Amino acid sequence: MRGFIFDLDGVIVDTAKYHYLAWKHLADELGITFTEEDNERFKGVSRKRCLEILLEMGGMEVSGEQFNRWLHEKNEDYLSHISKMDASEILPDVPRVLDYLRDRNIPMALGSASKNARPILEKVGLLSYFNTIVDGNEVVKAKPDPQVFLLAAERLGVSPNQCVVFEDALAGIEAANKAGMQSIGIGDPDILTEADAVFRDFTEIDVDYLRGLLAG
Ligand code: B16
Ligand code: MG
Repeated sequence: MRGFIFDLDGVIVDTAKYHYLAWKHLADELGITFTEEDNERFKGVSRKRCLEILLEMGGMEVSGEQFNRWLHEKNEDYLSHISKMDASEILPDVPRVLDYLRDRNIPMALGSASKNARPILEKVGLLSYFNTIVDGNEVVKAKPDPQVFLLAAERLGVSPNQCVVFEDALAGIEAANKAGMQSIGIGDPDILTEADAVFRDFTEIDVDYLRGLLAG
């Protein structure tokens, strides 16, 4: 494997908790019940699609203008949470794995649905690890469409079948598989059933495993 692609939320940092707070705030304002369980359905899903789902949950239909106002409001709220982020929010052992790959000059990309990926990486001090950032600002077709990962591979100059993707969402695993890449799930093996391999988190990924990936 020659190229490594990382999802952001749920793989590098746990921003899902901040997305939850911001969606919950808006849902409360709209009188829609929204729980942490509901938030699970929003993981890896674009901001626009999340709001569509929220409004479907509340049985609401709104004009495009109002829709965009709420999207903006949710994002402003989310930004107020992520503005306080720092390196302490990087998920366990992520820096160890990134350092291992960087020391070997392995091209690395970020492949995320978020339009806020770049400022988040900057806040936690990981931006410089990535040769390219492909995020929700550039991708038209959301995961499970493979567009985000295919563009990342193209920018890395590595063919898709020589890329590994780390993902926490089922839609992301499907996208990696469709791209013809090796998919590694980070999370629950009972949920990420279509991944080529699943680890609870990066603490379970040891040097032997990384060596094997690079040799494969
Ligand atoms: P934003 P990922 C995704 O990030 C989140 O999992 C998802 O909950 C969120 O709605 C999406 O980013 C868009 O985020 O509102 O910041 O553009 O997992 O693809 O890194
Ligand atoms: Mg994710």
